[in-house]
Amino acid sequence: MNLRYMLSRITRGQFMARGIIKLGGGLITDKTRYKEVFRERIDAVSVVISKIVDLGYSVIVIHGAGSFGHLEAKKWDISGGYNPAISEDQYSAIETIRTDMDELNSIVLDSLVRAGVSCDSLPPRDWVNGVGTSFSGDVFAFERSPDLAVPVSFGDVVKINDESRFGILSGDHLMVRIATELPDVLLCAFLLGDTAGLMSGPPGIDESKLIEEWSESQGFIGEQDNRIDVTGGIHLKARCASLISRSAKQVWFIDGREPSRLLDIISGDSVIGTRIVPG
Ligand code: IP8
Repeated sequence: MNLRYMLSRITRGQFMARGIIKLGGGLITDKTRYKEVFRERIDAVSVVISKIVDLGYSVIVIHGAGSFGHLEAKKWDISGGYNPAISEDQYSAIETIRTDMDELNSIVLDSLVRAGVSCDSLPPRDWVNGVGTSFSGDVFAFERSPDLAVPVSFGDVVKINDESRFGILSGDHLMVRIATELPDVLLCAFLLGDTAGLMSGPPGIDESKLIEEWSESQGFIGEQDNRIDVTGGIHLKARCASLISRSAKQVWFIDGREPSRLLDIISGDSVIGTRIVPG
């Protein structure tokens, strides 16, 4: 079935298609400045999400933490788990991170609602235990028909039932579980904040070229900036997208500052971005 034919069947309600969209933390916030949010970028993505909902897709939205989560998490090594030497500071940092993530989540929800998308929030701290792709938690709460509210979730501090007591669940790991366990996932897109997709070298350098199609077997050359990101940055995303590409047809990294590229994917037009394929 080609994409245009599929789209006509989705629009007529004859074919179920799920789309999972991750708004990267680097797209929606300035990762270097505590709680600096890019509202106009979020609003532009929300308008496109509303169009995708109107096309008949069942949409799920996940967002990253950016400077609402990573800075404080890094300072108190929250991803390293419970440390008796600094536990008081860690617990107070967890409170702060969760409050800050709620604030970021409300900004995303408000923006979606203003664009006409009814949505509801499923914060991982309420239903997840553990981190990585093997966390326990019922991802089927995200399985909704297209006429129901769009579920929204995000990277968060979650409980862990062992001596580490708590840890950071990345939105990218949420994406893997949801995209590989729910049926009918056609589109899975990671919206980046500073590049057109996966690049052959560091973003912003002339020699860095867009990789149009990527599979894990090609290896990874891009640089990783671990100064800010506690979960794993672009390497983690690429690995997660590769796992998802085994079950979903359209897995993409695109520039979230140009969200209409999501519609290019859906309509089968040529897309500026990186398509992730299995291998
Ligand atoms: O930005 C990280 O989620 P991510 C969550 O999706 C926190 O990796 C709280 C740092």
